[in-house]
Amino acid sequence: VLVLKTIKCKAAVCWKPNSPLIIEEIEVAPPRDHEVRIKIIATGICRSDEHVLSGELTYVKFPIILGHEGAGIVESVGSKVTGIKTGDRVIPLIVPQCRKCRCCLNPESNLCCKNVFGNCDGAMNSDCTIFTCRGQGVYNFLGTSTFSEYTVVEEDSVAKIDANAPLDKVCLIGCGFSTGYGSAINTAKVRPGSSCAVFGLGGVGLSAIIGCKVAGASKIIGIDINTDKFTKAKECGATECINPKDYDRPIHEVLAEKTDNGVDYAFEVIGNIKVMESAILSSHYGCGTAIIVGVAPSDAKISFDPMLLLTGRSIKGSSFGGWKSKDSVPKLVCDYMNKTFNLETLITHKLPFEKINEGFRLLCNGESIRTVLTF
Ligand code: CND
Ligand code: ZN
Ligand code: ZN
Repeated sequence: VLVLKTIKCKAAVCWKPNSPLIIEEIEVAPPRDHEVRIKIIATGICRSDEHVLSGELTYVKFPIILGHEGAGIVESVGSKVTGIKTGDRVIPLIVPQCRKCRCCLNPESNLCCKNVFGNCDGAMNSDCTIFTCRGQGVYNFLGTSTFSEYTVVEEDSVAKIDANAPLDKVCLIGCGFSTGYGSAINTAKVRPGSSCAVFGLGGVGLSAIIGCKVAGASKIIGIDINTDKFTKAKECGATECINPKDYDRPIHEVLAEKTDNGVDYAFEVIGNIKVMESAILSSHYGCGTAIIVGVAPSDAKISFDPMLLLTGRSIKGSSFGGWKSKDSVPKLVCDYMNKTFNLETLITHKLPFEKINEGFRLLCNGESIRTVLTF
């Protein structure tokens, strides 16, 4: 019997909110029966990591290793793992797919009852047995923790992908790209000829625009308070971009004028409850849908007139773009390899892993869309 050993490697440890990540030497436990240990090759930085850093998500425990948009190579597998072996190229999954639970068996759902995502009672990162730093257990994030040279994930939370896939690109399929693209394709099910508004033109919002375009929307309006984001948004398929700061009236009124009284689909891709309300108000009477993609702070509540629902508007939420993760991620990688969409547009910066704090700075000051860190 092969005995797997603990690995010592470097990771970016988040000891507490609102302080820089520290590159530390950590210990990574061997994979248990149904776990897989992965050497991470590349990882993107997503706004959800920053939401934790800024202390907005109060259910997250510290110290923690963040990162959830990675790709890597399997180093070793637990004794009961089937279908994944050492040397496989993989993407860790923020939404597991066990294929047995009530959600997995429901064709309309992409969540899994083994969820880590959105489980707000602490289970989101209840496991601090994988990583140890300075003699202390360090929590895992979204079951992935890709800001580490090595990480351990459940076999239900990892997808084997094409052996030729460039990991420093397809890492975006681990979160940002799939989340935005799928919110249009799967959650909204955008119809050809329809009108869309996308609030927030970061990596996830631009991916929603790509999805709207692929689905055949005829009008795609990008909305952001940072005008610098408009060029890329148009490259991705926005037919027009507007800045709410340029208007002295509510943005839903501006959109109503531009879209015959409201859009078919309004995506909130920021995590701001006021903008979520705007998205609902921007949806057309009788048929419009608001799709919530952004992650709001823990205690935030949205409020709106229920008459908006009564009069035929819908609100939907979208986690990981509605993709059944283990089934879909390998296909999304193939679609990328076959040039159905491009990920290069979204990658504005590449940095060595050690410069992770610089990557967060670029995200926070609005300079980057996606920074990809490589080890
Ligand atoms: P990023 O920060 O890159 O983009 C957000 C954009 O919104 C920026 O361009 C901002 O300028 C813009 N913005 C901020 N405030 C406003 C405002 N009031 N009005 C208009 N525009 C504004 O973030 P990202 O694209 O990486 O992520 C976007 C959200 O998606 C974020 O909340 C993240 O946590 C969430 C998310 C959700 C999921 C999921 O599965 N649902 C997965 N990953 C990330
Ligand atoms: Zn994310
Ligand atoms: Zn399941």
